[in-house]
Amino acid sequence: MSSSTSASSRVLNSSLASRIMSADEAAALIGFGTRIGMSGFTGSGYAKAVPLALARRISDANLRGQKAQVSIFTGASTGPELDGALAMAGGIQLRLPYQSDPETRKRINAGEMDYMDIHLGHVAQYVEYGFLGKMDWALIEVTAILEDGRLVPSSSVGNNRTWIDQAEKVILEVNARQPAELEGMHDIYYGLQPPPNRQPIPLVHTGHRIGSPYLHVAPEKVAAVVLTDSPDRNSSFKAPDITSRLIAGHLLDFLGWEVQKGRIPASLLPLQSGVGNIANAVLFGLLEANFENLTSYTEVIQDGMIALLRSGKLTCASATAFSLSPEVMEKVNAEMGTYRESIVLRPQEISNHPEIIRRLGVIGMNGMIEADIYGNVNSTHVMGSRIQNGIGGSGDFARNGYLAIFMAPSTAQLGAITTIVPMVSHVDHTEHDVDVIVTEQGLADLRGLSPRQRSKVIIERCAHPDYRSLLRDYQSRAERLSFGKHTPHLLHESLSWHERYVRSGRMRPSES
Ligand code: 0RQ
Repeated sequence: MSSSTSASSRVLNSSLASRIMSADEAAALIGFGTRIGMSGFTGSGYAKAVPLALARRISDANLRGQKAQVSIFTGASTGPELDGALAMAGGIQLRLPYQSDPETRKRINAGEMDYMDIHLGHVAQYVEYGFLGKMDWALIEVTAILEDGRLVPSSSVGNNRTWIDQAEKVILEVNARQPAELEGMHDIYYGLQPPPNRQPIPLVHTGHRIGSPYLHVAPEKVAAVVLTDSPDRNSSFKAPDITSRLIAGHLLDFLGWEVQKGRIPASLLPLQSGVGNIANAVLFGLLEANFENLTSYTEVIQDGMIALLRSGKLTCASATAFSLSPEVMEKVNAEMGTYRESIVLRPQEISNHPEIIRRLGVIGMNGMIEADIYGNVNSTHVMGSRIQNGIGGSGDFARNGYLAIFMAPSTAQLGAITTIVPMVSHVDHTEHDVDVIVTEQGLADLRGLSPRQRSKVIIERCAHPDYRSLLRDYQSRAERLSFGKHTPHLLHESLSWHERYVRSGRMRPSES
C-alpha cells in the first residue's frame, strides 16, 4: 500500500469492499438504545463520520419528539465529531470510560447523561465478564483492510480488539488520512483468557512484541465499511510556563537522587506520563536532563515523547495511542515509517495491565486536581461533585507502578483555592497508593512515612505560602482535638475548605 492512497484503494478485501456505503447509510443501521463500542483514545483514531451522521439522525428524531439515545463506550476521550456532536444532540445515554469534551462534561455535570469513570485497564475485561451488558455495535476507525480481511489499526488501539470481538455487528471507517506506514507498528495481543485459565502475559521489556500487527474481524460481522479522509484532532499544548518548569525541575532532581542512591538505573525505569501541560513539560525537561537510554511504557505519546525519541534520549515508547498537537502530528505523520521500530501501539488492557506495569517497574507521573495533607489524591472532581475528565489510566499506574507521582500547581483558579487541602473532596488514589506529590513549591517523598509525618512534609514542601500557616494551624488543632490520633482530622472543618472556591466568587456561572 503506498503512503498517499484514497480510502477506497485501502479496502483490498473484495467481500468487505462490497459493503462500502455512506456514513448516513451506516448510521441508519444503528438502532436507538444500543450499546456501541467506538474506537478512539484521546483525539486519535476515533470514528469520525458515522458518529456525526448518527448525531444528525438523533437530532432529527428528538425534534420529532422521540427520545433517541445510545450508550457510547470508547478507549478514552475522543474528538469533537464523536463526543462533541453526540453530546450536543443530547444523544448519549451512558458514556464510559474517560472523556474530556466540554459539552459532554457539561451534560454529565448537569445530570443529563450517565457517566461511568472506570480504570482504563479494566474496561475490556469488564465487558468480557459481562458486567457492562452486551455490546451491540463496534464502530472502528482503521488505516486499511488487507486482502485477507485483516485490519491495519489506526493511530490508537484502545479497546478496539474487545469491541470487535464482543459486538454483534461491526462498522469500519477506513481513514485515508492515517499514514499507511502505521502498518506494522501495532502489537495486538490475542492471548488473554478469563480466570481461572489466565496465563502470564509474556511481555518483559517495553518494546517487546507479543502479538500481531493486525486486528481480526469475522467478515460476516461487518455490516458496513465507510470511507473517510479526516485528521485526528488533539489540542495544542501550552508552552511550558514557569509553574510547570518548576514542577518538572523538582521531579527531575528527585529522579536524579534516586539514581544516585542506587535505587533505579541511570536510564531510569520505564516512564508513564499522563495527560496535560505539566506532564508534557516534564517530558521536555527530560530533554535537557542528564538521563540517557530512557524507555516509556505509557498510554499516550505526547509531543514531549516525540522530542525525546528524536533526540535519541528515549529509545522506545510503548503506548496505546498518539496524542499529538496538530503541528507535531503533521510532522510525525509525514515520517511515520521512521518510528516503526521505536514505537509500539498496544490494546489498552495491555498498555495498562497491572501485571506488566508491576513487572517493568513503571514510574507513573500524573496530574491531579488536589491532594490532602495525608497523601490522598483527587484526580477527577472539583468540589467533590463536578467531574473534570475521569481517572483515566492514572489508577492503573499508581496502584501497580514502581513509583506513583502526582503533580499540580499549589493553587488553582488564580490562587482562589489551594490544591493542598486537609481532606480531598473525592478520592481517586488513596494514601496507600501515592508515593510522591509535587507542586511548584517542592516535592514531598511520602515513602516510609506515617500519616502525621506525611502531613508535615506535604504542608512544608508542597503547599503555597499563602495557605501554609492555615494548613499548619488545621493540622496542629487536629492533632490535639481529633477523635483518633492516627490520621488526625476535624471533620466539621476539613471539607469546608472547598467552599473557599465558591466564596472566592471566581466560579464561572456555568459551574455554579
Ligand atoms: O480549570 O479549565 O476552567 O481553567 O481544572 O486543570 O490546571 O488545566 O490541569 O490540564 O494538567 O489537568 C487532573 C484534570 C489536570 C488531569 C487533571 C481546574 C483548573 C482548570 C484543569 P479551567 P489544569 P491539567 C493518563 C492519565 C486524570 C486522568 C489521568 C486529569 C481545570 O491531569 O484529567 O491522569 N487527570 N490520566 O483551574 C478547582 C481545584 C482545581 C481546579 C484544577 N483544586 N479546584 N478547580 N482545577 N484543580 C491519560 C489518560 O488516561 C487518557
